[in-house]
Amino acid sequence: MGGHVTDLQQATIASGDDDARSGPDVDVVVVGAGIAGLYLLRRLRDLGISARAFETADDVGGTWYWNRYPGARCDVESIDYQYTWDPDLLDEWTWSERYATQPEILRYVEYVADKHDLRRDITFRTRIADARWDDTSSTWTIRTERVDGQVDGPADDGGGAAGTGETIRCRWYVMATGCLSAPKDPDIEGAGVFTGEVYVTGRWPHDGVDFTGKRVAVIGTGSSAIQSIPLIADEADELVVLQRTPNFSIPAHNGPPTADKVARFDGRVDEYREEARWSSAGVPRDMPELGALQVDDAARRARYEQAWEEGTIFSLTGAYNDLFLNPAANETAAEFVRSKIRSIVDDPATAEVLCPTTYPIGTKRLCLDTNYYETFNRSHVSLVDLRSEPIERISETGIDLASGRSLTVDAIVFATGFDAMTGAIVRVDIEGRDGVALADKWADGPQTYLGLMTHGFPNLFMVTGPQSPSVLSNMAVSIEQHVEWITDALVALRDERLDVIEPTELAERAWVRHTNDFADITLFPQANSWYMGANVPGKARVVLPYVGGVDRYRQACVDVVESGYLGFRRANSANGDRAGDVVNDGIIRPLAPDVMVMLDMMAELGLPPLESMTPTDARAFMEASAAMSPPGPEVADISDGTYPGAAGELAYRRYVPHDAAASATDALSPLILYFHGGGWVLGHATSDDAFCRDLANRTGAIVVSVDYRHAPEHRFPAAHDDAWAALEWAVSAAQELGGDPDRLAVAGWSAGANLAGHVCHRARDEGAPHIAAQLLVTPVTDHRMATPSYGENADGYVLTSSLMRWFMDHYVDGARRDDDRLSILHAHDLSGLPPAVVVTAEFDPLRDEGAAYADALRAAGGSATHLRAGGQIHTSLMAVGALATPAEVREAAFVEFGRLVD
Ligand code: NA7
Repeated sequence: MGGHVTDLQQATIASGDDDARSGPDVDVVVVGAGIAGLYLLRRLRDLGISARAFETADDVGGTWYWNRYPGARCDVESIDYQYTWDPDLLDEWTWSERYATQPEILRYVEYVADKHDLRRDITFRTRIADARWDDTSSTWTIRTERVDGQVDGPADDGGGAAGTGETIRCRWYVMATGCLSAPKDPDIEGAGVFTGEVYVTGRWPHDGVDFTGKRVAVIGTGSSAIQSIPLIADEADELVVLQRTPNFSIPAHNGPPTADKVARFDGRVDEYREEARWSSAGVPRDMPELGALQVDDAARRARYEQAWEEGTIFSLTGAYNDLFLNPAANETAAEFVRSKIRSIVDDPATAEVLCPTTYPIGTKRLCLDTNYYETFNRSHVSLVDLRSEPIERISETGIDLASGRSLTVDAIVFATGFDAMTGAIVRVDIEGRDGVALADKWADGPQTYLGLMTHGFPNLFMVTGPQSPSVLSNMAVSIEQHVEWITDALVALRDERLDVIEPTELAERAWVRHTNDFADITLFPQANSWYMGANVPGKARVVLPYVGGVDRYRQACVDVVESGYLGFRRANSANGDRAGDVVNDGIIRPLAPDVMVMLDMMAELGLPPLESMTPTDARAFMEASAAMSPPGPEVADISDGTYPGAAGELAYRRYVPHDAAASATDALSPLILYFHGGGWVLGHATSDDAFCRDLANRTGAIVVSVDYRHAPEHRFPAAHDDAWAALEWAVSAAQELGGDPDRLAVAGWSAGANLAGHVCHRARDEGAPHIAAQLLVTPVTDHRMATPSYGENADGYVLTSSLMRWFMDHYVDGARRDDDRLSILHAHDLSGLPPAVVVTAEFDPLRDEGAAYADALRAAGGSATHLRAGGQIHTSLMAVGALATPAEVREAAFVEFGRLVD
């Protein structure tokens, strides 16, 4: 294979590099000959890029080579779980069942390898001993080891003794090693001393196992166990299942594909496959529009029954749109499955042990079974609950339990799972730039850009790596997407006469954060699952797959390329000094994920822009939206009243924080006068209700939110005059309100923050009252509406620049906009103002004027803490209880403000 000069090498040779002239032995080394490795080989060959693959096993198949345990099947339907890159396969191959068995899938993979003559590029019975990046020649040096012994033994690395291998130099190195390929060490004392038969589901003997007449113990109740237990029970004399954590499983209803599925697929294969590529899990399906709690019990039950009958891993947890977000919604689905378990399993005590209660349904991969729960009704099958009766040790004859019971068995089956997603990658000794080991870099969790590459390890790619959708998707779809992205990237390098690619630190840091933030808005982190790395002792607990969906992820990958490989450094290896490097640093998904999801949902609704409405309609629309928002935290008391505005009575609402009631009744609390947002046109004293509740609770202050007159009925300076009237009233009525007039502060959001800022100016000018502090959340400070943030965030982030103009036009004439009262940034004097906490949001037209105001206050000798809400939009901080990611900056603002007020 090595030796022939490919187009890619030609590009580097033309650039005159000595190392390149001696050349790598091969363009690409691929590790793994499973579904991913095979497609990669085929595609590289088509592109004229030389490649060699190495595979520990003695044949192709990957997961389907190793997992030969009884009952092993794919949990994604065969219609979906197959290659699409060779369209003829559809005519050449007919699946015999809806969910194909392992032998059938393996035959399919072998068929493809034969048809495309792929084995000639694969060296079998060989594993990678180590891989080192050489920054001078920009090549990877790979050392391999021959696996001389059995490759079907239960050892964690594929088994077998190591023999001498070879050393290969390549330009690119691709780990197509699979997500569930490194079996977890059997972390049970005495695991080696048992003298009976020992089997590991992920390393099953090729000749099969006959359990007839035997006493068998199965340790584990994950998908592998759930698939194999009913079949082992068919043969064994006695079967004992040792369960640490029960799993949720639903019946596969295997057989021919459903009529629905066939109708959707037949005659429109290309559209179907395109739908799959742009679906959330890599399988086309109708997305739910409702939340589980938006329907009544009977409707919900009927929907779950239907999902139970459908028998796919997506149908139940995809029945409603909030099952991964809202614990109460999730509980309805979990309880439905528990009720099924109770109805299937005869013995109520056994049923209870089989019912999962410690994590939300779906946060561990849902299992598909055939007669799993029914198996526990068989008289020779028993269940041990390891939570109440843990394993003490494995002995020569069986398993000793801490209760004193000993289970004497002839065979033990370890169905104990895998060191998922990172295990197969970090178990190889991979050394990047400056001798950094990948295992060390990832010690606290994987750090990748798009789950495809990692900084410091140029030209190393991963197929379905951590922080890509991978195991949360139909792997067949995700594998093809990654193989295509990687090979397209190599072609783009070739076209641009480059040969090195590496993500930047910034892009990677942001992707890791995006991935974690996304997981944090879901229920996934609540489970001790292999998705979280929680099944392997000592492994960092961090979400491993990207939870945002195949569609969103694919779009991000497309956008990276269309933005000129955003977040990558690309180079020509001949340029030793890096002067010619093409660095396109940046962040691909800077918006916080929950904000992104919310904006996507709003876009789907196709709502008319507020500025296209009349103020009356816009107000009604805002009211209707507010009615759907979460209510905000409990406070000790809420009361409503009126105060004398500048031109008549206006409403206010008073919030008493939850700990004020607990403190001494005669003690006065700090008092915060709050001005709502809404561009002087929308909103009212209670429209920022959730925010005010949170503000009260977190500062311990009484919060009084006041109405003021609105435009266009009352134009400038009506709102400003009312704001001042509210301040004068608040001072005089402070004690009555339970507030300490000497600890009076003002706060506001948006146009309300403009009013809060204004009253601080006037109080200073008039010498009273004393204002202890001001909290300005995304304030309007500058009448010109011309900062860069106006341009950058003109559209798409709720507060658009045209909406801001609409507000301004309704409230104030052009000629009066530079008035000190409105344009507080340009006021004649910014000294002597109360200490300020200013919060700005990254994706907000008002960002720069808020930042400029904080700077100006400091320049005038004042104190201003400026908190930047990264990834947030103008309305984010108000969404208390609805958006998770702004909570951190909101809390920080409240803590600082509370400190200033108290
Ligand atoms: P899983 O889903 O990780 O299941 C492993 C099971 O083994 C699970 O029930 C574990 O309990 C149990 N386990 C692991 N270690 C122990 C020890 N030390 N003692 C007792 N029980 C233990 O792996 P699978 O192979 O079944 O499935 C993996 C994926 O393959 C599956 O999701 C499909 O996508 C295909 P725990 O939950 O950790 O308490």
